[in-house]
Amino acid sequence: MARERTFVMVKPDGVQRGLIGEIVSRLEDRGFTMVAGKFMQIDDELAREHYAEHVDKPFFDDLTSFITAGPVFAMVWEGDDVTRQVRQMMGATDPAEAAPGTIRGDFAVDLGRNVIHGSDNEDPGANEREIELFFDSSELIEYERIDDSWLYE
Ligand code: DAT
Ligand code: MG
Repeated sequence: MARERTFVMVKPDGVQRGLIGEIVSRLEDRGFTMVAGKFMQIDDELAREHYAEHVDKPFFDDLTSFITAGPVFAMVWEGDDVTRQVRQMMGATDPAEAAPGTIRGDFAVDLGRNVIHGSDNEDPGANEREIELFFDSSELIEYERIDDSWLYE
């Protein structure tokens, strides 16, 4: 399994509902390494670029309004297979379909307020593209967790 990085973001609803700590905790507890984190306000231009794949969807304007409606907590997480495993921890896009135990299944009820974003593991290169969009390379910190040798065989 290859070491990789993925982009994760607590959306404005998650920030307002006090879920930053809970979400960071879950990823830390699993054993992943946070290599960047930034509390920030997304502007309209960044929102449109981040969600460019959805530009033709009927929900695009609602989506960009929502993601710019308040601050977000943007992060980069590292680990073996991290992109796919974070998607599993997030749960289905629609919280109504998300399994209990997942972040969306435990903390959200509505498709348009689903608390967390993670790079799409079905879309090759999405993780690198999103990391570059939100972070300067100097903001990514290279280090190892002290428990790495006990997390990986
Ligand atoms: P995900 O966030 O699980 O990667 P996505 O990339 O398909 O899902 O969509 C991005 C966001 O857009 C999603 O988190 C919530 C919103 N969204 C997706 N499908 C929608 C729909 N049919 N109606 C309203 N909002 C939708
Ligand atoms: Mg997506």
